[in-house]
Amino acid sequence: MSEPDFDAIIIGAGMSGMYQLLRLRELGLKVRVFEAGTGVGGTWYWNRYPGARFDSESYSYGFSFSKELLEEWSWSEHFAPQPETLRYLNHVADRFDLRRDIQFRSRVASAAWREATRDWEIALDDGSAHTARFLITAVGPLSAPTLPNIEGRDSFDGQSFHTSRWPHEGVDFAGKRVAVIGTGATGVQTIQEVAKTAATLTVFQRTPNWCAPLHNAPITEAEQAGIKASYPEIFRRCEETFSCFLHTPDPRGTFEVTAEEREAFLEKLYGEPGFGIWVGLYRDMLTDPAANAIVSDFIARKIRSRVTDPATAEKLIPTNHGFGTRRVPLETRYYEVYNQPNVTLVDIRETPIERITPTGIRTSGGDHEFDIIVFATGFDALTGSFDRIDIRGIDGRSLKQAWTGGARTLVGMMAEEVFPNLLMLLGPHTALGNIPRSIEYNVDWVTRLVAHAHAHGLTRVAARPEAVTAWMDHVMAIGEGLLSNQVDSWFTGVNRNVAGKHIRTIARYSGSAPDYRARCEEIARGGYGELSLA
Ligand code: N01
Repeated sequence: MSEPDFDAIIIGAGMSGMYQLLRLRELGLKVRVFEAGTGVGGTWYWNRYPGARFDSESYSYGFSFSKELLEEWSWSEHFAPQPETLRYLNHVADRFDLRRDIQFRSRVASAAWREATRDWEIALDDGSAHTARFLITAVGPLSAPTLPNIEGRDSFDGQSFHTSRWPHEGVDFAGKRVAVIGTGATGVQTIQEVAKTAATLTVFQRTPNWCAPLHNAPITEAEQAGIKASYPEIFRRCEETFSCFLHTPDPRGTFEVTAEEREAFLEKLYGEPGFGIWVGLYRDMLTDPAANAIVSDFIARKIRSRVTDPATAEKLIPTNHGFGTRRVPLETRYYEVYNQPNVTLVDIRETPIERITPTGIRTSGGDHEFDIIVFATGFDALTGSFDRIDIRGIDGRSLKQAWTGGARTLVGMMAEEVFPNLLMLLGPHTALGNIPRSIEYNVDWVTRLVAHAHAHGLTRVAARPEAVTAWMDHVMAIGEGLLSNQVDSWFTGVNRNVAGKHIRTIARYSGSAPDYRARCEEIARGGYGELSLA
């Protein structure tokens, strides 16, 4: 049997691809990373829109695998802005000499499994072909941007940008009439920043989201020393909590405490930095509709108190889903933006967008003229970046077709049996939460599997069909009763701009990260009985 060009090919040089490269190198393997962009960083390379920043604490978000790296890098803010994170990831690439195995400007167009030689043939969009024993996708869960299906979208004569394809030289909004379509986490961060300089800002909102304050601040010198000294505890805590955040649900039930205690508890969380107000709620607030109504009412009162015009405030309060059932955008004076004279909110449920014109946006209420349109319209999440690569398994079976109606995986890291030696980092049905924590776990698990294959002279690993079915049953069962799985969002695989993605599925693992890891450990420690190995 001829040997492939590489032991492993990794698609993507974001945080997953970078760390995976490092770990496979430690095994002495020959690895190549193909990256479409011109630099490392993935999400933090692409998403350069104004206001992009962490909403997990910076020091809980970086890589944890190197003490030296932790010691030498100092985050400047509790929630670092995108340019700083990109600098950090470039520093990681330099420090570990990663670039020599990364080929930039190289988009993978297709990957075909070859049963005879037990390897993958990967073709880039420049037509070149490369073979590898293992194909490892590090393509990111939120990396395939989607533009809205609006008639005339390409007819606009001004400038228009999707937030995740932002010009590297930046965009000057001063004196400009700007439209933003979309009010997810990205839209919220963009809006609060653009409102500072634009002549006018018009926000086109289809579904309001429940937002809560970020409470960002610079990290003082004393705090810096404290953070560095407590890294072991920080990462231990992230390993123990439900979603790998520093915050975790309060063990009390909503109705076990008095109304006064509840109000004081919510007030405290609302005043604290980060995701506590979402993932630190009483344990039943995201599962029991009556408990959820309490926190939704609390946040609605906050919105009313922050927005001067009562009609605008009502438009900003979600009515079709409860607090925390979609990703909660964390904000800095987002609601106050709507008190500014240069900002207008257009509720497109009342006055739908009819078309984009050469001069702006036409709604049923009339024409709006703009110099710049920003599309903060999100991503074809979780499976979209897989769909964009023509991945073919045994007998030319297409992954995209196999996943029509919902992905099927084993622990989110392997697809079905017909896709041998395909390993996925942060694939569908992995525990996401604090993403870098999940990345490090996924990469370590994949590395152990590849090491096991090498040590035992195995050249073909595939998930057994019954193991995939058992995992999928578990994913569905654990997702039952969670209010977020009863709402349209990328958590449930819904993107109305993508054909075939209008139906809700359970697209991510909705149990706890420790449970997720326990299942993955069972597979590894049990000698991989869930896989066929040859
Ligand atoms: O995308 P989204 P995002 N006409 O899908 C609207 C992560 N993130 O880029 O809700 C009009 O949440 C759409 O409306 P609707 C985070 O995990 C992290 O904001 O479909 N509007 C919605 O308002 C987040 O969840 C950080 O009715 C249209 C918006 O566009 C994920 O990325 C920062 C439309 C899309 O919202 C995705 O967030 C930012 C149309 N045709 C993001 N089509 C961090 O801080 C879509 N919309 C780390």
